[in-house]
Amino acid sequence: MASPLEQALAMMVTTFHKYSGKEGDKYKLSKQELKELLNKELPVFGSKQMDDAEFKRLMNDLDHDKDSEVDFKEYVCFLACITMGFNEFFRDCPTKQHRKK
Ligand SMILES: [Ca+2]
Repeated sequence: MASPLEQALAMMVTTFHKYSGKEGDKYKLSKQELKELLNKELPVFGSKQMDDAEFKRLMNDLDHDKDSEVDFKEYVCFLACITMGFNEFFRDCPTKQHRKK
C-alpha cells in the first residue's frame, strides 16, 4: 500500500495524462486541456473565475519553451508553485492556534 505522499505523487502524474491525452500531443496539455484540468481538478484556481486575458497570461507563464502547450515539466513547476503558496498560507496556522492556548 502506497503512503499518502506516494499516492499524491502518482495522482499528479495520472491527472496530467488524463487530460493531456485528449487531443493533439498525448504528452502535452493544450490550452483547452489545461482549462479543463484547472476547472475539474483545481477549482480553487479554476478558469471559471478567470477571464480570457488572465487565462492567456497564466498559459503564457507556464509555457516556458513557448510551444503553446504545457508539457509535464511545465505542469510540475506549476504544481510546485501552488504547493509553495499553500505552504505560505498554512505555515503560521499551527503556531497561531498554539498561541491561543
Ligand atoms: Ca510548452
